[in-house]
This record gives sequence, C-alpha cells and structure tokens, in this order.
Amino acid sequence: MKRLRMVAGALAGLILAGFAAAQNPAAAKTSGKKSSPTVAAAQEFLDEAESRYFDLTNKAQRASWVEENFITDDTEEIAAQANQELSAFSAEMSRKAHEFDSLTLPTEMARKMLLLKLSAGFPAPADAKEQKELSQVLASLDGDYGKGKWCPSGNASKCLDVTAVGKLMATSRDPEELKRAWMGWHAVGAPMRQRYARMVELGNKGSRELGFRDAGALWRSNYDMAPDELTKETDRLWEQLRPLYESLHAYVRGQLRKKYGNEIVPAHGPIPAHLLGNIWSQEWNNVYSLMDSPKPPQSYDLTKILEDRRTDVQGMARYGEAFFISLGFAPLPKTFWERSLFTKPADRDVVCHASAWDIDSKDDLRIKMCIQITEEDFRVIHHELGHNFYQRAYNGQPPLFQNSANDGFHEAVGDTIALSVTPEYLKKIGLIDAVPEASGDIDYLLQQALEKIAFLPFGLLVDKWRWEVFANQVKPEEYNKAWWELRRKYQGIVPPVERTESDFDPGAKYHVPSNTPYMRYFLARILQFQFQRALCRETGYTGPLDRCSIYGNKAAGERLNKMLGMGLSKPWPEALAVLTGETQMDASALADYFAPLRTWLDEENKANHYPVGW
Ligand code: X8Z
Ligand code: ZN
Repeated sequence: MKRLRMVAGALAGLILAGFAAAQNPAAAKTSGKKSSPTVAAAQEFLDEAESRYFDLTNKAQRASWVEENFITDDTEEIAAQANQELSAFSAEMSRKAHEFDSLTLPTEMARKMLLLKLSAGFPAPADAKEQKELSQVLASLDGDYGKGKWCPSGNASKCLDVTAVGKLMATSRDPEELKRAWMGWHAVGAPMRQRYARMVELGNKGSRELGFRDAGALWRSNYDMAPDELTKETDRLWEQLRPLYESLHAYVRGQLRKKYGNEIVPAHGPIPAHLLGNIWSQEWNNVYSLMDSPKPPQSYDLTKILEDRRTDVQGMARYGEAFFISLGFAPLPKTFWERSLFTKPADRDVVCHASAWDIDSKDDLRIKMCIQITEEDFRVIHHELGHNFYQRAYNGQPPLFQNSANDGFHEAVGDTIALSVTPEYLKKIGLIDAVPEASGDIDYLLQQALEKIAFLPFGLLVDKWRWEVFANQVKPEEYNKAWWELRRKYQGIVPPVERTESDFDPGAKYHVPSNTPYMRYFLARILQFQFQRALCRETGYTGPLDRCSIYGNKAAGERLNKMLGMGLSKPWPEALAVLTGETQMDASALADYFAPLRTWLDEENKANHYPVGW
C-alpha cells in the first residue's frame, strides 16, 4: 500500500488545526473579512502549503514506520503526535483553500487547490483536544491489530499471530480446527468496537467541518467525480462481473461439499467462511488443491519450487525487482535492502500486514512484510514493489501530485506485473523446465479466478460497510449485523458460528483498524486487467491474455513509466488514456481474460447439478 497520504493521511487525519493556527493565527480566524484574493496570493499559499506538507508527511511517515516496526506504548504515542500534526495541518489547509474559491486559477494551481481540500484523509475536528483523542485512537487501533494473537486453549506460550493463523487456515483441511482458528483470530476485533465508534464520530465531525457530508463522502471525493457517482460506478462494475462470480461460487461450493460433506456445506446456501483457505474468505487460491479441474501434465507447484530452491526472503523480492529492471526501471536503492523488514522478528510485535513505503519522498523506498516462501507471497511481493516503483516514478512531481492517479492505480501496478508471471515467464527465468500445454489453460485460469474473481465482492463490501457506518446508516449497535448482511449478500458466505454485537468482526481485518480505504482494491482488480491488456498490445502480442508476459519488453516498460511518472498531476482518466487509450474503468478486460473459464464453469455447474446463487 502506498503510505504517503493514505495511512499517513488517514492515521493522522487530524492534528494540525491547532498547529496551523499557531503559525498564522490571523489567517486562521479572518475568513470572510479580507480583501479579494489574488492569483499571486494563491500561488504563495500553495507554495507554502506544499513545502510544509512535504516536511510533515515525511516526519509522519518515519514515525509510523518506527511504530509499525516496534509496537510499544511510546512509539504509538510518537506516531500519534506526528500524525496529529500532519492531520491538523491538512485540515487547516483544506479550510484555507476555500478562501480562493472565487478565483479562476490556471489548471495546475486549480488542481492543487482541489487536492489540498481533499488532503485531510480522515480529518479531526478543529478542537485540539479532539484532535489528540482521534490520533491516539487511530494509533491504538493500528497497534492492537499488529499485536493481535490467537492463543489456542488460552495457552499464552503458544500464541499464533496473523501470519501463523493465515498459514493454518490456508493449509488445514480439518473443519473443526479451521473453525477454532477462525474464531480465535476474529476475537482480535472485539475490544476495538468502542474506540472504533468514537473514531467514526470524530472523523465525521472533522469531515463536516470541512464541508463534507461525512468521512465516507470525503473518501469518495478522491476520484475526479462526485462522491455519489463513484458509488454508481463501483456498482456498475460489480454488476458486469457478478454472474462470473456466482458461477465460480457455485463451482467452489459444489467442490467443497464433495470434500466436507452435506452437513457442513449446504447445496444452495452460503458457504461457511472458514472453509475457503483464508481468514477473511477474501481470496480462495488456497483451496485450489481441493478443486478437481483437469490438471495438465506439466502442472507445477510454485511454492514447492521456491522451497526446493531454498529461496530466501530477499530472494523473493529480487525476483520482483528483476522483473521491473527487465522493463527498463532502475534497480532499487541499496537502502531498500538494508532498511526493509522482510521477516517477522522473533522478539517483538510488528504490523505484519504487507506495505510499501517511501519514507523521504525521494528514494528511501522500503517494504515491511513478514514474507513466507509461498506462491501467494511471490505475488504479494510483486504487488508491494509495484507501489515502490510507482512512488519512485512520481517523486519528481510537486508534493501534492506525488501520488497515484487514483488509489486503485497504486494497488494495480504490482498486480499487473504479477499477471505477467506466466508459465512461459517462469520457464524463461529457469524456475520451471516445461510450460504446461495450452490445454491446461482452464486449470491456470481457475487458479487465477480463485484469487482475482473470488476477491471482487469482498473488495466491494468492506467500504460499502464503512460508507454506511460513516453515514450513520449503520449504528454501533448493529456493526456486526450489517457486516454479515453484506458478506452474505455480496460474497455468499456466512460465519461458521453465530455472531453477536459483542463481536466486532470488521476489526479483524487490517484495513478497518488501520483506517485504510478499501475500494481501491476493488478498482485495482478491474484496472490491472486493463493495464495488462494495453501493455500486451504494446508488445505486439495477440494470443490469449492469460499467456501474455511483458517480461523484458522495454517498450511496455516505457509506456507504463509514462503513466506512473504523471502521478496525480492530471485527473485519472487522462493517466489511464496514456497507458491504455481508454478513459473509463472497464471490466471487459477482466471478463475477456476469464471468458474461457466462464464457459467451462457454467458447463461444469450444469453437468454436476451445482445450483447457482445462495
Ligand atoms: O492490503 C493489501 C496489500 C497491501 S496494500 C498487501 N491488499 C489487500 C488485502 O490484503 O486485503 C492486497 C490485496 C487486497
Ligand atoms: Zn497495496
């Protein structure tokens, strides 16, 4: 994930109104009573705001890095303070930017003013006490998730952190054990409930002070369209893909039923959430081995290959870096290898959820990830490096433009590269000896779909839930109920045991306590296939998209870099057009990629009498 202005913006959301007022008390109090603003004054305001914003962002980045790498009461406090300062400053600048609303500014300045108005990711109210409270609540929620553990049978010497629970849920096929692990991890959320409700109150108050309906409307304002348009846009994209998801759901339910029996998996109803190989049932690739799709003769197990070759954690990252280098990008800086966290330390709590950082907005790029030597983390490492190469590509832009075209773009870049990790590519770099025949495409597409298609409704619903919470359509006393209604409606899954309002299951998902927006991942799933289709076209490739790898193609690299280098300087449709020639987010690239699988799934479901829907 991109930290700058995302977690930093969110975590910090608040602090600086007091700070900015202290710096310039007159400016903070005089709105409504001054002489008409001028373009020159606007320029001066922007220059100052950008430079201060740059400094505060970097300070907050560093504090958050330390906090997430060494979670203690002290580092939480230090991160809270730095983020408070940034957040309050952003809120104040957002307010002040309105003083220039009457001017017609040159395009670039106008865009900066707009971005400044949106820069407070999760703004605190102007009241200094409330700012402090919000920043502390945010830091403590983030820390709680990082410290989260499941201690089976209450045995404190045998506790499992999120990585260990994830591994168990990926590999165990014992439904009782899976249920215990699922419940064990989900207990991490419960203590967060009150603080989460308070966080919502404060963030909404801050958002309203800046003229937004609520914090959700602020989040949805970051897409160069009206907030309600974004809601419609995501619903439109989902409707394009829903039939494919339902077909996959039907097939997987039928196969799980075969494995676990009718008692555990119903014929028609939703799938129990603990059986899908993932703590949150968000991606189902870990139950691939339970699917009896036709395996081609030369099929391979990348996890096993990586293990057999004794690939180490840095070796995993080297594969990702080498791909970018093959496209013409410069190698990662030496400091990346020295300063990143690649392994879970044995002696302290860290936030293991993978993230990519640009500490100084120059070249201090890092990742923080508790890497496992698996096929899944091979993909995640490409995802993270996508963030780092994006960060580097736009670091020549002015501070306010140092971000992706929209947040879905940031999440899509590394995944686009990972789509090029095809069997042909693996053979080229010597990881496999033979490429499975084209007849194995269905099997390959099924593996991909268990990751990409299975994720779509989850990617959509996390923020559907938050938007409803922020809009006060869902009140604290129905947080969990609303969560499970959405999980059932969109994903067709149910919890393995009854849940109540003493649980807080959204809190067991990193992005909720860390207050990181999630719709970006839904958008990224769509965008990465658009990016991939365009880049493959650039290389002259005309075959099936799942077999296309852009590895080594400098023309594709150049085209990609051209878009990345634009950062946030232009509305996202312009950036999209630079890479793809298209100006709309469009699910057709994804649908085309999976078209052969769609036909196959529909036939299988029919032949096996697997009903569709729940
Ligand atoms: O959080 C992430 C990345 C870091 S930005 C590892 N992802 C989402 C998740 O894990 O829930 C990538 C896919 C969705
Ligand atoms: Zn990411």
